[in-house]
Parts: sequence; structure tokens; C-alpha cells
Amino acid sequence: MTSASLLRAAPDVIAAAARRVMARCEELARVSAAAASIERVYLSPEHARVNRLAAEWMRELGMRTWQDAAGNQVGRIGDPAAPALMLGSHLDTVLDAGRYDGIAGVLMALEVVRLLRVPVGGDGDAAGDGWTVPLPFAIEVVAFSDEEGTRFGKALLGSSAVAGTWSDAWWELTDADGVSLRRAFLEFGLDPARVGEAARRPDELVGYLEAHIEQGPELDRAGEPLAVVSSIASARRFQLVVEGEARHAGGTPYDMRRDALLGASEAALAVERICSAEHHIVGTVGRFEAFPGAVNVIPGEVQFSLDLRGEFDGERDRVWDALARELDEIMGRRALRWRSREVHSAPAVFCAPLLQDVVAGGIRAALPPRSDAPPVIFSRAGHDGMSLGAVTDVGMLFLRNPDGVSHHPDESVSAGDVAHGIRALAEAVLLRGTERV
Ligand code: HGY
Ligand code: MN
Ligand code: MN
Repeated sequence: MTSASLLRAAPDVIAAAARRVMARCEELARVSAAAASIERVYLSPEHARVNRLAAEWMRELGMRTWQDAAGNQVGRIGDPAAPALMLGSHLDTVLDAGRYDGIAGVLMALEVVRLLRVPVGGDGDAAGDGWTVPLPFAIEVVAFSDEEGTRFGKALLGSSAVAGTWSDAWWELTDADGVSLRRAFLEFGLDPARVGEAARRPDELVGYLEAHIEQGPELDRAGEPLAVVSSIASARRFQLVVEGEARHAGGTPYDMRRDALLGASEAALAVERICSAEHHIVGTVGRFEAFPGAVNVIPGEVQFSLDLRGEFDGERDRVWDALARELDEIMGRRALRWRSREVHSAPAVFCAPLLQDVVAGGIRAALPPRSDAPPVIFSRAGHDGMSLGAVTDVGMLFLRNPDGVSHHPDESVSAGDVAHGIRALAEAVLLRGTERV
């Protein structure tokens, strides 16, 4: 079964677009705070540099560009009075990151604009709306500025501002150097009092459509280049502290020890044991630090992180309650104390049926005919669509990620799959414009 292709673009044009995405991913990878790895966090000099690069590429396409009040870089093309279909992803990264997480989605969105718009100065703009085919909406491409939450711990800051869900409680969040979000805003040249101006109203948007590499092995294992995303995992992130007693590593007999590291280690193993027994629940301890951290001192305190995700908020919360009971048991048995502070929470977002349909139609139009429907998978990774779901319909297209490696320098995607993804995304936009799905 195929979807008739609405896109008039020769394969070599699509291939050239994919090569441009791959080359620009390399160019953006060189904009890093670290000499030997990729690191680009919110409100940093690197954030400013990639925004300037993205704005330049947007203007090349005839887009009007601006940096919004939360530091997101935006480009817009089409009827100024029309609502927009928002495309995009994020340009910030984790530490020691890969080249494609977020970045590929922003660049693929720009290639879709290039395929659909009337060439700057070109003719053929019969409708006068900037499109070679009539579209009932404008297109905006957004490069979100902080999807990962690497610097301040709270993820989705840039897209939360766009969704109008920014919380003033976040201003006092601090980075590893003790710099508050408020101060970082001011140093970046943004006015904290005006962050609300980044918020978009529902009537301004017809939807948000994001292409992203899958950050797991499902598509690779299935031999599929593309997939529709059904929903985006709900997430909760915690900072936990286990308190015991720092004592002499030699002179303290075991029956006197209250070793915080051993209690925290049992807790980390309990996260794996409890979450792995559940369906579509994942829990990860990514940061783990013992204090005072001397080789000849029994750790008196351990601070560690927990990233807990699930397909449904209720299941995720039930597992958190089970983990809390388990930690009570472990710490009680070891005469330790524990406490937790929640630093991020985002509900699951279910992709809108209409956008799931247009993404499936785009995949069918982009790939060789198939008898079955394109794969539909649940995203265990978080995405900016989790924020945008508060203000508009959300749809996502996943690209195969060989070996499922992500949040790592070995993260990869093939130019061939990027070409399939660009065509599928463009076809999906056209289908959304005609709603012929
Ligand atoms: O953490 C995540 O799932 C996303 O890559 N930020
Ligand atoms: Mn990521
Ligand atoms: Mn991402």
C-alpha cells in the first residue's frame, strides 16, 4: 500500500538535502564548550553561536527569523496572518554528546522548507504565499534551546516557554558553578521578566511535527528506516541523598559502620530490579557521588540521580512509590537515612491521531510500497513535544539509529535514512495541508 506522493522533488534533490544535513551536523558538532567532545548547554556562548548559524540558514530560505524570549531560535515562512505548522527539534546537547540528537531534526525541518517553498526570487508563487504547492498554514522552524536540561537539571526549558508552562520556581535553579537560571538569562542578554513573551497561543499553531533519531535499537532490530511515534514517555527526575556516618576506613569495625555508599548502591540495584520487571518502565541512576570522597574514609553521604520514565503517568508513579518503599527498607536495615527532591516532571504526551496519520502517510509515500502499515513505536526518550502537547497537536517521525546508541559520541544515522526522513516529513506536511490521509 503506498501513499501517493504529493512532493515534486527528484531523488537527487532529496539526496543533496540529506548530504547537507549530515555536513551541517558535523559543523554544529564543532560548536562545543569541550575541546574533545560535544557539549552545548542552555544560555552558553555555544548556544548563542548555533542560534546564529541556524538563523543564517533560515534566512537563506527566505524565512523571517527571531530569537524568542527564552533563547529559542525561530524562522517563519508563509502567510503572515495564517497559523503555523511548527517543525523543529533542539540544538542543545548532553555532556559528551552525539551529533544527531535534536540537531538532525532541526536541519531536516529546514530541508523540508527548502523543498516546499518557492525559491527566493523565484516565480511559481501563484498563491503568493511562498509555497510551490498551496498550504493553508505558514511553517515555523524552531531550534529549541534546552531540551536536555543538562545545565540546570530541569529539562524542556525552551519548549516550556513556547508552551506557556514556564514556572517562576525555576529561576533559582543553579548550574554546577552555582549560577542561577535568572543570572544566566541576564548574562545571555535575555530579560527574565519577559520570558512569557515566548508563549504561543493554540490558535497560532496547527500542530508541532518533529523528526528525531530513535534513541534505542527498535528500528534497527526491525530493519525499518522510519517509524511513527505513538506517545512520548512521561518522565520524573529526582536528586536523592543517602546519609550515614563518615568514619575511619581502617579502624571502624563493620558492626559500627553506617556506610552511605553501600545503601545507595543497593538502591541503584533496586531501581534496575524493580523497573526491569515492569512493562515500558525505565529507571536510570546516571549521577552518583560519595562524600567526603577520600579513599580512607567510609562515605558518610551519597548524592545520586534517578531518571524514571513510563508510557503512562500512573504506572510510572506506582513504580516510584514501590521504589520509595524499597529504599525505606534498605536504609532502615542499614540504619541510614534518605531523602529525595524532584527536579523535573513531565507527563506522557500522546501524539495526535491526525499527525500520526500524516506521518504514516509520509512514510508510505517516501518508502517502497509495503503491504503492512509503517511501524508505530513508543518513545522512551523525552522530546520537546512533551511541552508542546500543552498548546497544540504533536506528531513525531523517528529515524533508524544503528545499534540504538545515543547520548554518546558514537550516535549515528545514515544519510540514506535522513533522505527517507526528509521526504517523509515533507510528504507529512503536505498531507497535513490537504488533510488527505
Ligand atoms: O533524556 C531524554 O530522553 C532526551 O534525550 N532528552
Ligand atoms: Mn537527548
Ligand atoms: Mn533529543
